[in-house]
Amino acid sequence: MDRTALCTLGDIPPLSAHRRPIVKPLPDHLFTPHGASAETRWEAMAGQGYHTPNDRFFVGNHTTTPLIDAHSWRLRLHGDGLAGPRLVTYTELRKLPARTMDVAIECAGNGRSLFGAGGAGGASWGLGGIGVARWRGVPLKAVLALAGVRPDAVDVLATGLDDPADARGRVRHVVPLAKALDDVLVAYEMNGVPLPPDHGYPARLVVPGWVGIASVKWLGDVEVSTRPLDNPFGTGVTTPSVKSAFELPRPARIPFGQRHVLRGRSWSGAGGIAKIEVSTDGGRSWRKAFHRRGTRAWTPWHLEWCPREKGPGVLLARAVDHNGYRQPEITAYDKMGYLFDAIVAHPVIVE
Ligand SMILES: Nc1nc2c(c(=O)[nH]1)N[C@H]1C(S)=C(S)[C@@H](COP(=O)(O)O)O[C@H]1N2
Ligand SMILES: [Mo]
Repeated sequence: MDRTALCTLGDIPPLSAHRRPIVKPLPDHLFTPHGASAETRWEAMAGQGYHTPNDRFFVGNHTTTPLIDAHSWRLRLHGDGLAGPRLVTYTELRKLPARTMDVAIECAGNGRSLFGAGGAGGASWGLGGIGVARWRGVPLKAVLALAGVRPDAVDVLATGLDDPADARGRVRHVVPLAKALDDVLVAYEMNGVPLPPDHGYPARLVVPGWVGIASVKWLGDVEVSTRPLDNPFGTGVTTPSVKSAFELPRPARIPFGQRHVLRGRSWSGAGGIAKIEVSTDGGRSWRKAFHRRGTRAWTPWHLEWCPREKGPGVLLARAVDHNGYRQPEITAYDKMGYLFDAIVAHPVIVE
């Protein structure tokens, strides 16, 4: 008997092929699934604090969440922009001086499904491809210092340990050295607990003010180069646009003739929010919403409303950020469905 015929090696699909792409539960009341990714339902943010709890934080995956053992994990630092290569263990990383930062992570395609003409490209996100967490970790600057950054270095390429996404290979992203040394974090905690598997355990980059793809999860390898590096997963855009969302289901059902507090959040990659206005009459009149000043990642707001007309209608919210970017009536068509920023009509039924 030919034993090799019974036992051909190499036919076994990788373990990840048998698993769901996302490890955490995705109950219908918290998430809308999009293939390997899942978006947060905005009504799931109602009653929550400043941060998006980990159980409802959106997941942007190209393939499948890998399960990584932190104790055999190594972060490999290399490239001609460093004095020499270096491996960093999880224990070493956790011993370096840590920083905590509130940062939004938002997919460049957030809002893609809301383009009038319909943007092409990846997942058809509503507005739930964003979350804000309190990230704790070590500044990338301090991690790279372990290997010594050369003065002529220019680019930093971070690569994830998840399966290759497609012909481009593993998910990876380039940031210029100046950004890498400024405010980029190698995060190991999310909202006070070790990163959940879906969000990059044991370590991920957090790149403030850049689109989500720059925040490489399951970080395995960082190359520092003295020459500009290719960025095959780059979106061509870096700064997320200004947006607003109501913490309400679509459609929202609101009781007639009673005082109601409308709540939502506005955000912009380019800076803090200066002003939010809400219209409950289809855009004829606008009122200023109340919000705290000086919030960094996103700005929660609220406004009272006493609906005096029964039936279907729309709620509108529009924000202006500190750089003067304001949400337009319609977003210019984008072939890839990036940087949606228009005012969104939120359907409501007064009953
Ligand atoms: N290694 C790796 N990092 C990744 C991705 C990925 O698929 N693999 N997805 C990116 C994208 S497209 C986004 S929007 C964010 C989402 O981060 P989150 O899943 O923690 O919300 O992670 C980015 N980092
Ligand atoms: Mo993304």
